[in-house]
Amino acid sequence: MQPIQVDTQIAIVGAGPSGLLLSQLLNKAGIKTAIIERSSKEHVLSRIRAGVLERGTVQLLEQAGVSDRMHREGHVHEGCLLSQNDLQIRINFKELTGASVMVYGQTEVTKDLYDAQDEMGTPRFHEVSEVQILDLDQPQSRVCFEHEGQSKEIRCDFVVGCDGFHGVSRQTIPKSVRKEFEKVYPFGWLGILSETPPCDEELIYAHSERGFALASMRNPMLSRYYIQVPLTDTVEDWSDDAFWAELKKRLPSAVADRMVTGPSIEKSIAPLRSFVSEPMRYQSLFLCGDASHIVPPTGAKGLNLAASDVHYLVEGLIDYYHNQSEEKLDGYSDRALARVWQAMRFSWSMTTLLHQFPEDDAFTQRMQPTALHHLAKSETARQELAENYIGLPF
Ligand code: RFL
Ligand code: PHB
Repeated sequence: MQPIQVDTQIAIVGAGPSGLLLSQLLNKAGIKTAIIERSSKEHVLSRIRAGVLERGTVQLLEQAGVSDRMHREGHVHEGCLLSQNDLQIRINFKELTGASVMVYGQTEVTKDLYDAQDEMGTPRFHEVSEVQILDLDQPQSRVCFEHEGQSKEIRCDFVVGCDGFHGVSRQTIPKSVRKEFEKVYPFGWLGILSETPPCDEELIYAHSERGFALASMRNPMLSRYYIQVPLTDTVEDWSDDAFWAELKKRLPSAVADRMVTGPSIEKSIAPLRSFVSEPMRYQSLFLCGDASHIVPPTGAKGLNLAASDVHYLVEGLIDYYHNQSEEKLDGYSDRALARVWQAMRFSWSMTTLLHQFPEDDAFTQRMQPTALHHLAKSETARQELAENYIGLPF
């Protein structure tokens, strides 16, 4: 039997934040898209991930017409804290850079994008399997998949892989073409979500001899906390009580004393990894977001990098369709990778500064408090951190 055929300009693999944002911006520019997604919409929306949006990401969501709820319900943060035991170092983004960040969950960004895409009427296929990307060297490429018991096929000018680290798109690029760079860290983050008031108005990135901790939030009655744990730990190893006790030991004592605890409503462990696959284009296939690169979450960069990739690709595709110019599309991989590597460096340096590395010798261990004391004393050092945290320009 012939597969059911869908014709479009851009086929997008993956309906996470990068796939949805790309589709939304292209549709707004009059470019047609169709999206396939391995999971259900409910499953995509149940994943608790990023919480911090850079200024550039906020502007891109405004451009996509999905920023109303974010501006109503999100929280502008003009600084954050780094701590080491009772030493607290405020990084004043506003004073040091003139900019701020937005605390608004990835889940909410994704929900706003689903609503906008539903309104656009963009064809979207959920719970697909057997995805294959074919004919990338032909005038028309094909994305073939199984959906609701039928074989289907999207015919398109270009395919964009927005299918995350475990997706098929990157694997479609021949191994001989791909250059991969990877650093796997010897620990993970155990995260919980709890319906309790956050312990501070701003995020606290805490370094301590017991390991790293992060106090974050979603809104005045929803807190998100993380602690560094060995890779061998499982969620079952950590009762809520054990989590709260360990978190308090890693935060400044004044913060721990005022912390309100409660039952967790989500608990998960994420391994930490730095990963880049170059190039981000192969024939008619482009990669965006986690499909091409992963950063450890310490710098809050993953979602924001996905957004800057989308920005560069949208510019390239608009130039291609509206001005018949391939220049920006041809430059996509280099432009996106230049920014990716800057975020890689920052995320790696924040991770290295704040975590306990079991294999470190005594000399290396001294480097962390030394660097933190320098940050406490030097406005120049704080400015460098702030400039990267609020996000380098697109
Ligand atoms: P996603 O979100 O992984 O979405 C990919 C989608 O593709 C689907 N898929 C397929 N669909 C069709 N066919 C296939 N064969 C497919 N294979 C996979 C998947 O089901 C999925 O829906 O990638 P995307 O869109 O590139 O977005 C990237 C972000 O999700 C990620 O970078 C951030 O969440 C990273 N991150 C953070 N980023 C920030 O900017 N700020 C933060 O504060 C921040 N905190 C975090 C984070 C990530 C975390 N974890 C769990 C990894 C905190 C954590 C704990
Ligand atoms: C979060 O709130 O989930 C979060 C915030 C900042 C990070 C990582 C995660 O650096």
